[in-house]
Amino acid sequence: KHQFNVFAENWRSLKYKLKPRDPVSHKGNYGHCKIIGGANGMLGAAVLASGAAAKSGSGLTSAWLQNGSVGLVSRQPEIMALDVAKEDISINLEAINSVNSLVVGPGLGRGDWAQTWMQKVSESDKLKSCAKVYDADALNWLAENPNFDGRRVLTPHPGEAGRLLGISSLAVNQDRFTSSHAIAQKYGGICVLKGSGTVVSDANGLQVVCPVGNPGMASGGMGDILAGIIGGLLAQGYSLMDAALLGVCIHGEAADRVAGIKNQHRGMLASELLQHLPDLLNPLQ
Ligand code: NPW
Ligand code: AMP
Ligand code: MG
Repeated sequence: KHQFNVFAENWRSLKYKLKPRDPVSHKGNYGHCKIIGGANGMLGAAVLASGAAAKSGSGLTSAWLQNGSVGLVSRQPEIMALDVAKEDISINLEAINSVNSLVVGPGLGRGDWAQTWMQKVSESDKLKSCAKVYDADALNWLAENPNFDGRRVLTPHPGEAGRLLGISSLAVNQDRFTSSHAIAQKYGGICVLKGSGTVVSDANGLQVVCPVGNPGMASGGMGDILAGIIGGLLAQGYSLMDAALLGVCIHGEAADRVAGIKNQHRGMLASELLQHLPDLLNPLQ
């Protein structure tokens, strides 16, 4: 039985979940978020996702890319970035020992490099208990290689959701509640079905609609920012559902702040959301 819990104006009550930081804490207390993506030609997606994870309070943020680590670090020096060749994927995954959340997919592509990452990540024992965000091309791989894992947040747009369910994006949008719930049931974890009125669902039928956000977000890179925010919150120990809900709402409200009172939707850039994250993530201070 579905429990429809539709947030309207009061979604801001979610923010009580954001805990103030302990004055004597250090970076090790806020987790390590790892991004896997940024294939040749789509480095920007990994830059946006890793920047958003770091800006969301992850203690450490790192990225594994195909070739663009120098470019990423010159834009965002806080990120530990490494180029990983296809033959070195296993070695790097086996050596992993301190990662609290994994964001896989932004700009990952669909070539051999991406396929190898996805296969190795899904087989890795070390990553079994790690909280994961599957976005973009990780979802495209999952649609073709279905598996069930309760420790992840899936963030499909309607096109990706259609691939996950074997239906058109039009059919997904005709019943967004059913589509979002069906993805959580089929693949496990939490489904964040994006688009105007993002629907967050778990497999048990809890569903929440996020009312914030605007059509300025219909531009490249917006989803990559959302994946990074959720990954950054997961690294800090927030539950899958809390990270998904907080992430979606903070992402939407950041876009509303960029649009401002004049509703300047046209010309909005995904990277402009980042400047508003500190204010939205620290409501008590
Ligand atoms: P249609 O036309 O409706 O059937 P893809 P992508 C649909 C990276 N990026 N409502 C729509 O299908 C990503 O991270 C890199 C309804 C559309 O044609 C990925 O790795 C960037 N339908 C990779 O690019 C910035 C919707 O899906 C199709 C919908 C490919 O990701 C850009 C497109 O989806 C990008 O993030 C909606 N709200 N939204 C960079 N700077 O490096 C989408 N659709 O084919 O999965 O392509 O989302 O661009
Ligand atoms: P992606 O397609 O992966 O780049 O993700 C786009 C992001 O922007 C998602 O978080 C969507 O929910 C959001 N978005 C896109 N278009 C709109 C819209 N018209 N209204 C509200 N949010 C939107
Ligand atoms: Mg996307």
